[in-house]
Amino acid sequence: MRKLLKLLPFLLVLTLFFTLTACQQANISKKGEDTQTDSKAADSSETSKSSETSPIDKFMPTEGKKYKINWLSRQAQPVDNDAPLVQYWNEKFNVELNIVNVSDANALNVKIAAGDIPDTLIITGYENFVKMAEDGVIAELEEELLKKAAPNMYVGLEKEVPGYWEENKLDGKIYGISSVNFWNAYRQPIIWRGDWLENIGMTKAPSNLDEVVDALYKFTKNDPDQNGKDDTYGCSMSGLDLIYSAYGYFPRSGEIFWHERDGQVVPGLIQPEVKEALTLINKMYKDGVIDPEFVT
Ligand SMILES: [Ca+2]
Repeated sequence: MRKLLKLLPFLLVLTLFFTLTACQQANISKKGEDTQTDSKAADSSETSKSSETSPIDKFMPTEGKKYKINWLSRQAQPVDNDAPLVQYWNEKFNVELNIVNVSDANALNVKIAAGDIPDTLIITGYENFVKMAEDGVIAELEEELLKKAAPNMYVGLEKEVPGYWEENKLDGKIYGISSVNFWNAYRQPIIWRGDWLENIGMTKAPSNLDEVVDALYKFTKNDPDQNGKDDTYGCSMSGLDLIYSAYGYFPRSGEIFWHERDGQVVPGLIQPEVKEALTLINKMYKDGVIDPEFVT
């Protein structure tokens, strides 16, 4: 089951091409009417001379030129500009990323109000997205440019979420690329710490619920880090997904809410299997296998 959550964060500018577009189009969008005039002019020229330079070519990067991009970080902690991954992307795309770190949405708003607008933005809340578009804070992303500069993304999103681009438009124009949440579209890999498994006497990763529970108990009771202290837990919040999933109800899937069963629409949360999972989780909690701070 797929679902496009329009009220979730809007991602602006996913690629270098988009970034360049945003930078350059910002100037155009501030002119308001001029944008329409340009578009009409572009349309007529394209109709008459298809072999001439495309109107979107002016937004394409110049080969060999290094661009500086003010990139708003979306990480919880500040990102250093000399961080290994930043350097990696700089070299890979021949750019100079200037990572913009802001503490929260208010700090970002202050920055924007002062005219210091990053080239890429992550906007939380659909109403904020609309306001920024109306205020000219964010630039239009021309659809033809998206098709040319990011064809895989353009086609892929439309394929996965039919109507995606039309739903993203404001007054017929695209100003951002909204994030898409896929419900249970991908498997969630389970990663076990190999040295801890060895230390509790397991030679391979657990492959069924009994083995999983056994490992989690031993991670709690058998000093898996071998420091001589009783200072480990089997799992925390995310680890509980293992338990729920073993009973057929992965918490972040559509199954946990409403779904069809025996011809009836039923709420997943109160199905017998979920109660069995909760019974086991309750036992694990009482036995100290689950970190008591798991909620936070
Ligand atoms: Ca220990």
